Amino acid sequence: MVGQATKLHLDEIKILNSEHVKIKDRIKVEHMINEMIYGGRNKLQVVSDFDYTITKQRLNNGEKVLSSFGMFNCCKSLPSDVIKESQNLFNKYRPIEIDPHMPTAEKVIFMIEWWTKTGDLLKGFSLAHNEIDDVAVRFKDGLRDGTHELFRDLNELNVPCLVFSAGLGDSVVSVLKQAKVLHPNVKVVSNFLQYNSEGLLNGFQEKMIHTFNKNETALEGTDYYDLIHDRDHVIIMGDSLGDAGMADGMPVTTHILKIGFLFDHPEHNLPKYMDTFDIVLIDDQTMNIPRAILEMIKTKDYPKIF
Ligand code: MG7
Ligand code: MG
Repeated sequence: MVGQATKLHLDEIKILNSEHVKIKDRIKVEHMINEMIYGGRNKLQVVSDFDYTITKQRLNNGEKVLSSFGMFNCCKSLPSDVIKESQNLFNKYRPIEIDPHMPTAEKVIFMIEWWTKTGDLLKGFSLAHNEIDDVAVRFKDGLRDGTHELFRDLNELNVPCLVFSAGLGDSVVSVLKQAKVLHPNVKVVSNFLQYNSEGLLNGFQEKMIHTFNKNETALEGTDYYDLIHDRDHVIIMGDSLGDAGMADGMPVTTHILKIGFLFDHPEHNLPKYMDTFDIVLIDDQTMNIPRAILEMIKTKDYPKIF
């Protein structure tokens, strides 16, 4: 436990008392932050979603950042019938993915169908990998403000950072690489394209990551799991409700601080986000809050960077 003398009080952490920062259970968050400060960098890991979590939900110039699948769909060698069919699949399955009434167990079947059909579409034609880079480079400046600093600090502190995406890993890696944040402590777990011996696309590599299996159990048996499974202080970042489950599979004693970025219809979505995430940030296109928390863990003191 944290000694009284060193205990931080949530009320005194200015940045966590900003108007757009919503916290349902202040005692729990205060306790977790203190535990994380006490445990220090060696107990910590970060798990982040990619689309609209590392990338911005809103750009200053009003343009929209594409999702990782969206970037791939802009590649010039993609046959037009593939684009068309992929759009049909999106129109069919996306409403199921976000249906507030259907139970998750039922959705899983549809999501496996969606990702499988998309994989099947991406077979038997050639698509040079640098086409993805050419699209992704347009979004390297679309990362949340402070992402470079956050990733730099995590690397310097040797804190493992898992970027978990049910999207297309090739786009994710390309953006992160071109933005110069793909440091050695960063691991991307996602769906990656596979090529056959003739250099033609051959769907996705194993194992499929979809919306509802996006959690640490997907890592069992990998070297990364060995690296992180005893780091039981986890900061999660996501923009979708499902992202809050990314540390499922970690031992029950784990402290998991869930940060949710809410942009769409906050007045309608806030209650659900506050039930699901420990800290909800409304239209915050920066990494200031995760940075401030990391700063406290790093310095064992109030954040001095803001
Ligand atoms: N998503 C999932 N799949 C596809 C696809 O084939 N095309 C497009 N454009 N989007 C897709 O980042 C993960 C999100 O990407 C969407 C198979 C899903 O909505 C998923 O949540
Ligand atoms: Mg997302």
